[in-house]
Amino acid sequence: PMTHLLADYRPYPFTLKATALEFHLASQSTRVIARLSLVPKADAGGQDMVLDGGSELELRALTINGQEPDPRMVMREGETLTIRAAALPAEPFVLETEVQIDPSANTACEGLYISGGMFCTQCEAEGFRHITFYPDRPDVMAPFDVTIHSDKPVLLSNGNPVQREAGLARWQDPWPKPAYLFALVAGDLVAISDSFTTMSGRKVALNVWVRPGDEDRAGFAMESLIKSMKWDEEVYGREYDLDVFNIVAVDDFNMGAMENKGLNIFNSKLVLASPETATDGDYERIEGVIAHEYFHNWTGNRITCRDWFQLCLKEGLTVFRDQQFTSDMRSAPVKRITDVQALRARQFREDQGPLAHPVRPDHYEEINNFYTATIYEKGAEVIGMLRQLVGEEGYRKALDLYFDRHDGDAATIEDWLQVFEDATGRDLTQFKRWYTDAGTPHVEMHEDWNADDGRLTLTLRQSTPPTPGQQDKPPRVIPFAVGLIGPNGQEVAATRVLELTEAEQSFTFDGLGARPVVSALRGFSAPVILKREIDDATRAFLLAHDSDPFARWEAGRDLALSALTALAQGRDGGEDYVAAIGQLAGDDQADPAFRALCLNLPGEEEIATRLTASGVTPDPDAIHAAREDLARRMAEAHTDLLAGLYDSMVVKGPYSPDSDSAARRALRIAALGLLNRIDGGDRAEVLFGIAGNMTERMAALSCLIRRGRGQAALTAMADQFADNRLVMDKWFAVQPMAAPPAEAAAIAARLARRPDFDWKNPNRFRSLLGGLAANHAGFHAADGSGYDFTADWLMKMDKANPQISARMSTAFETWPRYDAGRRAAALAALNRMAEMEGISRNLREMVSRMIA
Ligand code: B3K
Ligand code: ZN
Repeated sequence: PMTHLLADYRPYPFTLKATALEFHLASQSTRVIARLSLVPKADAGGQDMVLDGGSELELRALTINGQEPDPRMVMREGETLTIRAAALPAEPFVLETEVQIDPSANTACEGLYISGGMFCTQCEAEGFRHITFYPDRPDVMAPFDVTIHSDKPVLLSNGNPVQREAGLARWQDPWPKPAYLFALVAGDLVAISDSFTTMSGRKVALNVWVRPGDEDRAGFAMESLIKSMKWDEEVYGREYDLDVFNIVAVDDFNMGAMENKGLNIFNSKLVLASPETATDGDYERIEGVIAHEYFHNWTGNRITCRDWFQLCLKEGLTVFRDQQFTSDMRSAPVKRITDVQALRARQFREDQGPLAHPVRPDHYEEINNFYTATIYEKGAEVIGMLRQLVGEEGYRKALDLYFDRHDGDAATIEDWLQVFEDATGRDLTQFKRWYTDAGTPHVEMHEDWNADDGRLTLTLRQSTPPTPGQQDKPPRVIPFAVGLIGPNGQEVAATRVLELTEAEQSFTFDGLGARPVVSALRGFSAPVILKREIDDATRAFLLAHDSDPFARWEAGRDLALSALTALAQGRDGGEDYVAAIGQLAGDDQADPAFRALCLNLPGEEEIATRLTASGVTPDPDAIHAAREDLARRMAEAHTDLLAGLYDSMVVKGPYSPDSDSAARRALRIAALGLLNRIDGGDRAEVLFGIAGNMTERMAALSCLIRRGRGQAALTAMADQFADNRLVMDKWFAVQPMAAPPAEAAAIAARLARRPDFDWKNPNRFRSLLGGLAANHAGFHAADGSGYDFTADWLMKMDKANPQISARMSTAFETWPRYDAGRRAAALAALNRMAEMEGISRNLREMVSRMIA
């Protein structure tokens, strides 16, 4: 296996002045003519020219300044084409190639492929090399001129349209860009259109392109785009820079969406929404991802990455920006809490297992395996910490300098940190460890109360467990936000951000009349695991009184986890939690979304993680039973209160996805989920029949399945929505997810035999396999059925689409924490994959890291 190293970076020895592409589209034999205007770099004289290009490219012609070179000067080897220096002019020259490719045979959804009869592309990270021979690396940038020959009615590429006639369209993108931002779409599409006038008066035509018939589900995406454009001007001073902005929805897509310059391509599930087909969660995700891709226009496109090791430069920053956007559009506390939940569920899990890697990795085999929660979400947390350390104004100054200094560049993390140092005068040498060191730091907090002096001393110790390839972890800079609350519930010390820089440090608070309760790690000021001596009564106190919404939620969460981990080990627990939660649920002053978050018990995966952290081997069946038990006790203790919430949180009038309405529905559904444990599913059955929106319908369906009463509802839904892929994806996912653990794998297997299990469609595959993986006790069934089913399908998928098989293999990443029987079964499944003949580079890297 070929490992790429950060330390090996060398600039490309040629400057690419311009790229002209000519496409003659045909489903089985597309011809691509590429004209590259190149200039040898003065300091790199005499080097061969190496171009990337997949082995499937059929090279039909190659000329240099119009002349065919001596064939002995041109060599193909693996995924490259090399032209010997001897055949290259010392002056600027034009290299022209013609290749033939077969988009209809491309099932990997990378390069040029066909989805639902439409041609489309996905080039990040290294898809362009499957379209033509090219220096396919992000630091080689050029303006593009693209001509498309095709009889499809709609022909799109990056930049501005400059020519349109029968069977031909030409697009020019004046902004130099790397190949990974190239895109082309040709198909039978319709647009919903609008326009946006930028702050300097440029009128931009906006289009959301969908398949005919889907127009009425594209409006929310358009609204979200307009809000994003406005927000980026107001908050970051960033203006759009072309005459048109196109979004296209495609059904077969490996991830959520792609920020190609001026032509964003989206997974249709992140564009199409109507009340009958999309949930509140879907609407929120659409808004967030539309914003994310739009924000990339500056953070990613105008300023791109020097190499793929710098991926977090664009992804961490763009996630941070989309999180800020969502906080501004919706409830900021709720956004923060749900982001932390997601971070813990995905990134902490990654950081604690065999796949742990730094926010800026220093080696990889397959870059597509590094589009991870660590690069994205931890990358965003690191920026959030920077912002706390330099303050809002310092952050703004640094960002202005970043855009100013690096516009048009392919930049690095060093460049990024340098602008903060230059703008604020702060030394970030130690802070940089957040980028280079993997692993989640543990912070232990110890309190010393001196009653005579009215002084509280906090001692904080940090340490980070080893991760693969990194044994020693020196201390990092950790912004640790604390506040103090007096015995009467009033805050006695407002939030103060302590800066930890050493392995152990103490901080004092003076002038206190009585011993306060410490509200620690407010706002989740750093992505760390906090360990403190605290009892359930103090947690209940914080849940009742903390003025910081995150810390308040966290207190309830800890209370729940303390109960659940006790129950899962056969001890008693939950008394305090059940009582406290009743108070909170009944507090009509509190935001319904916040109350819903507190009523939702931690998932089984999270309970397993907490047990592992305290040195206990998690037993998935015991965890499942513990969670069911606590939920039932909550319902029994608060039946009237929950029934009251269920009835009163109905949202009247036509459906609207706004955050207030969504919050009421969330609380209503949380109440339903608990009541479902004691009403036999009666409420869910009524709701499924009458609900006018998908949010409540899906909630009701999942409740019915959990009570073993799902059949009629499942049949009704499949009849009604047989033609709607996105709804059917939910239908495929909910069944293994809500199934009794012992039956989950068998149910998934039965669903996989249906003719509409179109497994090559990434969404459908992810729904079924992801649904099973989300059923913790089902996936980790002691008989190994979950592992075997998953491994069988990953092996099958690997032949068609290695990005998907590799991505979904992360279902196994926690295997080392379970008991010997489960470990043996999981390892057998992993070994079976590792030994598969013809395994992809993608899956091989993942599996070997997990086995190592
Ligand atoms: N930049 C793309 C992700 C590309 C993934 C390639 N395997 C979407 C995004 O992060 O916005
Ligand atoms: Zn992104």
